[in-house]
Amino acid sequence: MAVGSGRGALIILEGLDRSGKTTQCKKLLESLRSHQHKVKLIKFPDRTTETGKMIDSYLKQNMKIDDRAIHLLFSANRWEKRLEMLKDLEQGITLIVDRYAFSGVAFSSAKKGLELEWCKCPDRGLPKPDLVIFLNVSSSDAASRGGYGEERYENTEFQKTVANNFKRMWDEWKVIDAGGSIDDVHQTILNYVKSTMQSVDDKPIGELWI
Ligand code: 2DT
Repeated sequence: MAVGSGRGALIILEGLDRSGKTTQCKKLLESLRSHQHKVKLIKFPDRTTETGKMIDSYLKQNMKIDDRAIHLLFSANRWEKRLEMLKDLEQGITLIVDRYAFSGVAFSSAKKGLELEWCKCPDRGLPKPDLVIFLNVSSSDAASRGGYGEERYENTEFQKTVANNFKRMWDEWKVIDAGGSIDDVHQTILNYVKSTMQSVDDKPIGELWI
């Protein structure tokens, strides 16, 4: 595959906490870089921006925020990166994204009274992924991988509901069994990513949920 031809691909990795998603994102970045691809890793929530600092405080349980208000903040945290993402993609840079709007929907709609469809609305129109990879691991396996920390949402009951919500969206995703070895999972991801990078070429970047 020619390095640097066409636009970059927008690749999303989603999964439950402890699914190995962050490790796989890093391995993917290293692997593509070692083959001279232009690639960047970004992560949502981006805790460094002003909205990100509020989200960080909320997740660390230092601040209470209304369920719908925090949902909108997570979404705003993505919108503020939109132009930068589009610019990178147009310049041929492939973006590996650790969590995206799907986490936003799966986590928020696990809360009482927040409908999945309502949760999707604020992210409508964001850059549409060319590939969504979901690292599938049972919530009990996820909990046994090193245990949960102190952050909000890090408990088995909540994660089970989140897992069910992800399943309601995963029809068009590549769902990978994250129970395999780190290297096997990496190889599977890499194969999907390479074929997506080849296929995007100069296809216009879509808009999410439109
Ligand atoms: P990390 O552990 O990956 O930093 O995630 N979350 C994430 C939401 O509730 N809504 C969102 O839009 C996103 C992107 C998932 C921190 C937690 O934040 C949750 C876990």
